[in-house]
Amino acid sequence: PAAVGTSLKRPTMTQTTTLTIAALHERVEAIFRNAGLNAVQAGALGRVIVAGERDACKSHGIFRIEGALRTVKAGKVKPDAVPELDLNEGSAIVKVNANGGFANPAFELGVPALAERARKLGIAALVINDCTHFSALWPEVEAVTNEGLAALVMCPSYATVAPTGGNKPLLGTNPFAFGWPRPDQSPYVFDFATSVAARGEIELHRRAGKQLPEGWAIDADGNPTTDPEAALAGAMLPFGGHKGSAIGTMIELLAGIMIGDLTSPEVLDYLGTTTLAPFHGELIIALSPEAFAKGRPGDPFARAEVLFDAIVGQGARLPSQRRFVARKKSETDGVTLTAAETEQLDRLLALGLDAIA
Ligand code: NDP
Ligand code: PYC
Repeated sequence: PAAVGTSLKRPTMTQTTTLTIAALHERVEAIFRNAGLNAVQAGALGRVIVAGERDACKSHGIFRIEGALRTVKAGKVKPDAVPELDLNEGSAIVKVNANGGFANPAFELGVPALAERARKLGIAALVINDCTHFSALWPEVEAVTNEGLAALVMCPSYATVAPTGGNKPLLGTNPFAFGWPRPDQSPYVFDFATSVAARGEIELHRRAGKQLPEGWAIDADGNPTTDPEAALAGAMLPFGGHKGSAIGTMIELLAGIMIGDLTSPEVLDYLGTTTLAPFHGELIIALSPEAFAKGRPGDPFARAEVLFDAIVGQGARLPSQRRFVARKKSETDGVTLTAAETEQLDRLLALGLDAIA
């Protein structure tokens, strides 16, 4: 690999390039700025995309830049949007209107008020409306656990998943994430699509010419398929059968209908395609373990550690441990990109929205 740093030598097809996290962020942010995004949008998108790459979450790393730019070019997200905070004084519900921009800057704007409200009331929610959302949820969960609070985060997507017993896309891949703060170490965090896999994974299989594992998808006629093209044209399946189907439905209710925003079928109607990033809302709930445990025996954080130790003691791993290991490595060694990835970043930087077909 090339040396860690900010300067890039053009790699040959087999070479890789290694960048510091800061250098990669600078590059991704510059791509968005050149494509016409304002500083608040470009900065937040850079942070979440680089976090994905840093933590070896390829399905929500630099691969997502093109989709975000395609959505800008299609006029379905406002590159100059400035999110607005509604403090809703006295209420447990803080709201941010993304004003047609991406969800990430709206989240960054709302999280200090969310944390303050949850510490005061024991529980609080941040509702984000009118946002385009394409990212993983764990960066948001971690922003809340960094405040010493537990977090639940969810949002719809667009109709790509058939409910169990059905055969047509209806629910979204609806991600669901949870975090628990741990003193002096990385939080307990899980974050997953409520479909068997994220749609990004299917797209990555298609691009790599790889078949899907069995049980991920059905084709347009409702038959099981391992062909990514047929899966993209058909429907994905919920994880855990009827259980994932019900959790996906709950997310449509809480993070779509309850917050007065679009459900996954409505998002697909609005966009008319799954090639653009979806436009909907998001729900973030912050909980204070101390407030809930008050007056009951035991310290909730110490008791949680006993549970985590017992899990790990059986040889199981905690969710996110793979990510935290990858993060540590990226922090010391930098982030390594393939030649194709570097060329794609160069192209997007040079051409801006003209790079998007
Ligand atoms: P994965 O199945 O890759 O991972 C799900 C979670 O399970 C992760 O927290 C992972 O931790 C953990 N995990 C995996 N294997 C194990 C194991 N053996 N033991 C313990 N924990 C384990 O996630 P998905 O493919 O379902 O989703 C990927 C991402 O896609 C998510 O970040 C999600 O937010 C995002 N997404 C976003 C959507 C959107 O609309 N914005 C829609 C759908 C998905 P680890 O990472 O450490 O492996
Ligand atoms: O990977 O399923 C997915 C996804 C949909 C929207 C953003 N990510």
